[in-house]
Amino acid sequence: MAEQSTAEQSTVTQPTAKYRANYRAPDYTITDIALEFDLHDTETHVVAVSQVKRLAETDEDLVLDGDGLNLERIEVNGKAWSDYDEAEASLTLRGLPAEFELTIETKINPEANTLLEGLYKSGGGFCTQCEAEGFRRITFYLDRPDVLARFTTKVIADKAQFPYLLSNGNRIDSGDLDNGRHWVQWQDPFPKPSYLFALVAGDFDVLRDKYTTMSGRNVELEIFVDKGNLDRADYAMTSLINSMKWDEDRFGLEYDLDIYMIVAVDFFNMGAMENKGLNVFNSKFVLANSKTATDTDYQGIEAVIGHEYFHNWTGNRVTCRDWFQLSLKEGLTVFRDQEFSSDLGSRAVNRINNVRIVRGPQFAEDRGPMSHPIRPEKVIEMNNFYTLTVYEKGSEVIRMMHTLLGEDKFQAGMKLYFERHDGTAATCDDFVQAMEDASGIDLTLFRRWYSQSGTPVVKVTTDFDVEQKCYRVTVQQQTEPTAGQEEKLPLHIPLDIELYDSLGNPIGLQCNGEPVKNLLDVTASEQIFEFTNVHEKPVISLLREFSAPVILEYNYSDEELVFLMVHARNEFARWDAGQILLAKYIRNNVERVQKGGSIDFPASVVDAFRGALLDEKLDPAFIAEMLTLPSENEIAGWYKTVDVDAINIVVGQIEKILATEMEDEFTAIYHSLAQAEYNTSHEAMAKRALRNCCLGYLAYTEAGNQLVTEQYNHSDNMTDTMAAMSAANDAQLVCRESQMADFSDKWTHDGLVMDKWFILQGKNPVENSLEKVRQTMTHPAFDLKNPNRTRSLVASFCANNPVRFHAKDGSGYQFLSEILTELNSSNPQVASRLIEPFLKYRQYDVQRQALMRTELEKLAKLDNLAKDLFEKVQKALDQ
Ligand code: B3K
Ligand code: ZN
Repeated sequence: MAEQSTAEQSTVTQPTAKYRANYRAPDYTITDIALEFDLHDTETHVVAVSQVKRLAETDEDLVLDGDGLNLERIEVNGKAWSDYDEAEASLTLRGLPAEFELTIETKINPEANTLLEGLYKSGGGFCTQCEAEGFRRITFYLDRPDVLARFTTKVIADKAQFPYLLSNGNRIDSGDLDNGRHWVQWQDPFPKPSYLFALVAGDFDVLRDKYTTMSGRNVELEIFVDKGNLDRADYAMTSLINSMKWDEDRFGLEYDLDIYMIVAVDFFNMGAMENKGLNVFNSKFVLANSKTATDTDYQGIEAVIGHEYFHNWTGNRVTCRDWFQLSLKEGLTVFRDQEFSSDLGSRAVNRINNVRIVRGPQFAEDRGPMSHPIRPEKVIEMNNFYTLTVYEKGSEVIRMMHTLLGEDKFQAGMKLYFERHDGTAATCDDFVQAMEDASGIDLTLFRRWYSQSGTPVVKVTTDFDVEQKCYRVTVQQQTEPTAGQEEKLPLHIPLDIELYDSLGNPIGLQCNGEPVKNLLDVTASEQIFEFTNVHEKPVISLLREFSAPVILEYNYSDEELVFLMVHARNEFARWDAGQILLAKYIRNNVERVQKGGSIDFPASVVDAFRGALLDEKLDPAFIAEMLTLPSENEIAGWYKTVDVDAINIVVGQIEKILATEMEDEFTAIYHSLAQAEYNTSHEAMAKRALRNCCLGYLAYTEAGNQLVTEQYNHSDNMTDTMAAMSAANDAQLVCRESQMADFSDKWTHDGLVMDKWFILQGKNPVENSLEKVRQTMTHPAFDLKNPNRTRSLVASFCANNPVRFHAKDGSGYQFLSEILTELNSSNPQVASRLIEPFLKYRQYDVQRQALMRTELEKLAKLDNLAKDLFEKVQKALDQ
């Protein structure tokens, strides 16, 4: 077994797991902490003066968390304290009074911190990342979210090098010192857990603005970017102001400090961090102008700026009691950012993109060895649980409550939640309780979504009784066992349906003559819903708006799907009908290809998509979604054993058929949607989305190379440039090489822009693409220490170039294993994201399984295997 072999090989102790069931309130709390940082690249001194209070009734020891710290001094009530023990990850103090002042001085080395957790150097500046458990890499502390303290922070550094010294809350004092150093003191009036602490020091350009809240509070808004990047911060500022206004309008929530700061940094493990009053952002989610960013980048900025801002209430004002409750803040905040983007832009397009993520990678997570409920039960490395399940499925669970309660009752629930829990650390149960109490709707069974992992399969059958005029809908639900959870119970599934008559008019639902809602409460393993007064056999639209995160099985005929693509009242349902139709033909053709047959894609199906393309009443961005095929990864998820090559052939062929059959329409629409000037209005973005979707298809026609070349040469914005390059890459056009060379010449100095180029290199379908990826790693803009660069090149190859990554000779697997071995030492959090493709090894043929397993076993034997990888490798091998 893997577990044994790791234990034999390794001299370090096996990481231990924590269980949700073992939660215990802390023995001590810290009410106030005054921090002083004397910043130096390799030797930073941190003095922490905490006011500590015993909560336990008995005289317990105080056990503080610490990681990689040099302890310099401990004092209790101003006197040196010697009654303590220092272990690898903790500091235990004994014989303490019930209430005291604790002074701890530690020394840390920010420059050597490649983990990008705790205090580290990014570019020329200092910054921090403390969630989930990074504060313990700064000082010994009760580093758990249910200890809430008021923070005061004094930052001292060289004035010329670090003119800006920032921390949470309001700036209360500052001064100059000898030797060219200066200091600034910050005070955050809101008690907070240590994971929300932040410090930044550096030299920046600052974009400033102001916002007056609904109650008249004036807030200074400041966005700090690297020098020279001021012309790329406007969209982030607009998004911030829009977020502040939206949270007031939709949720009645207002900002609570006098200043809101955002700092963009280049070295960052994830997207952004909601530290109180001082968000630290991956520069990818701040910096944008038309020359450097695509429309998708702009949309990402809006969503992430919103997300972090919304955390100020859902996460910061009410935080999590323990990390098992992470979805309390993340699921809810994702729901809020999705609603924000939907209210500001296209609701249908936003919903489609969110659903693609749930149905694709989230469902895949549910099936894999790391499968966990949105509220996990067992954790080895908390950073491994910032997952699609906790975030995206977590948001779907909130959305289901919103669907069940309706907007008004949901808002009443939010109000009650804040009344009860503002300023405290709460649980997921607290949230559901508030929703239940405020609405009077029974959520007893619904709570199971928090504890049960896996994706329910909902099978629907229907029959129509002409004589009785009765339409019967039988719904069965079943969830397959998942890793670590064999037993599955029925869930409360809100199933939104609609019936249409043959003219496409909706039929009002009735049961025994009484009108009933379109929302069916599915609560048992099998239920029958009868609708009366149905005069003709209807067409049913099921799971509208994806009203629950389930796999729907219903035997639709092609005719019904084409009917829904045209007649469904709801845009999402029209798109979904198109997807189901595509899925039918993709499945059939994968089978045909496997048997050596040819592709069958009838003209009637092409016509259905032609109809959507030519429908002038539809939003162009929505049409682009209608015409986008499911990704090869999403398709892979439909199979027990994945045939990457057959899937790739089928998707490629269907693309070519659509391109050839609809070439005239694509060409006409492509030309009609040209815009004289670039702007970032939703309307302009929508037109570009459809125009570039047309280009993507046209790339497969004879005119492709010329059209793509022209677009690349004449483009004045990154969206059109990238669309051209991406089309050239996918269709392997002649113009690809020269465009790639030209782009690299232009942008080598700018890592963020080069990421787009690295992504294309990673996804290059060419046969020797791995060799090319290896060459690309020597490009001057590439740096394995920078998470954005690594993800762009390595993750796009390993996760999004399935045919090349899964090369039969195992070369792709060896490559990933080499990278993981290196990152295991320098940045295990990034390694832990990159390992994902290996976790699915059971879904491939036996040869590929064996090859991937060999690499996993090699990793398991690494001497210094980090907790992050240990947890995943062990689960994958044990499954
Ligand atoms: N809360 C952070 C994520 C922290 C990840 C720690 N590994 C960003 C967010 O979800 O808003
Ligand atoms: Zn979040």
